[in-house]
Amino acid sequence: MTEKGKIIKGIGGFYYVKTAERVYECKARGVFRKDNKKPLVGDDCAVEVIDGENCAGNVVELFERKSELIRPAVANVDQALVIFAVASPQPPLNLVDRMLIILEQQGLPCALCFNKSDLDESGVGENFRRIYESAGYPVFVVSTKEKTGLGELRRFLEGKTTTVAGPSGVGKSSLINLLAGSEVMATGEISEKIERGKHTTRHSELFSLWDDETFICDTPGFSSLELYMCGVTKELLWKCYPEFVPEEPLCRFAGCAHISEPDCGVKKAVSEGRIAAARYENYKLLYEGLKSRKKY
Ligand SMILES: Nc1nc2c(ncn2[C@@H]2O[C@H](COP(=O)(O)OP(=O)(O)OP(=O)(O)O)[C@@H](O)[C@H]2O)c(=O)[nH]1
Ligand SMILES: [Mg+2]
Ligand SMILES: [Zn+2]
Repeated sequence: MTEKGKIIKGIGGFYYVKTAERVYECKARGVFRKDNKKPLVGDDCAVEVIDGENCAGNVVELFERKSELIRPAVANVDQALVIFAVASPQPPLNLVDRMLIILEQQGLPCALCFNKSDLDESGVGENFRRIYESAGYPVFVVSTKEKTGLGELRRFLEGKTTTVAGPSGVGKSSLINLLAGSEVMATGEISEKIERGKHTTRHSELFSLWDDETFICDTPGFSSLELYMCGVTKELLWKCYPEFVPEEPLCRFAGCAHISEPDCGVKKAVSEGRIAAARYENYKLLYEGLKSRKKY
């Protein structure tokens, strides 16, 4: 007997598949393994039931994916919510941009959430909002601790399957617990000395929120992100900046890298304030990094 379901998490070689009635603990046994296809959280699949009483089964077929993300590794999400904290840990904007670039490269709509606004004494959250809204991204400045700023975020999530992405310790699991209304994920203190998360979340897991149409996927925090490993080349880089795209037709040279060429539309937009200087400065750093393929 087989049943249809959705993979909600994968741990230690087991996949947990939610069907209409229950959750099966499964091994991957299907022919898809021959094609080197690995089941992902979010995959729709067929489960062969081995032991109904103990909810044991095998994943025997993976259905076609409507989207596939490498980082974080999830299937069938509609959009991504990139989460950083305004402080503790400080958000390196270069890492924010790298995360956004990778999502653009993978063609996934995304928004940015800056959490821990209760720790924001100098108003940096509003500064981040200005930079990223002008780049075209929805930005939510929230405090999970004080439950503020959540209304707009809820509207963004409603009716969609969203994956979160962000460094360790920024409050991804805390925010999901708050949205879910119960402690569905464990959370962990950040290390005070180095102001870094301790990688509390080790696996991705999909939860339904509020209704049958809204899902959110918690993911492990990342500490590094290499653009070239996700297929971003220096030639493709500017296309992953949505605010550069409308300016590029004004560049004099075809194939303009927007670095040292004269009559560059992108550089003109930076000087006129339509493109945030912080975004352009990071673009130059990332471009040089890709050019020499050194660590940046
Ligand atoms: N001050 C403050 N602390 C928060 C807020 N949200 C979360 N935290 C704290 O931040 C720490 C890390 O939270 P987690 O939810 O475990 O972070 P995470 O992003 O899931 O981290 P990983 O699972 O390691 O990737 C915990 O001590 C939380 O209590 C907030 O809005 N304000
Ligand atoms: Mg977590
Ligand atoms: Zn140019």
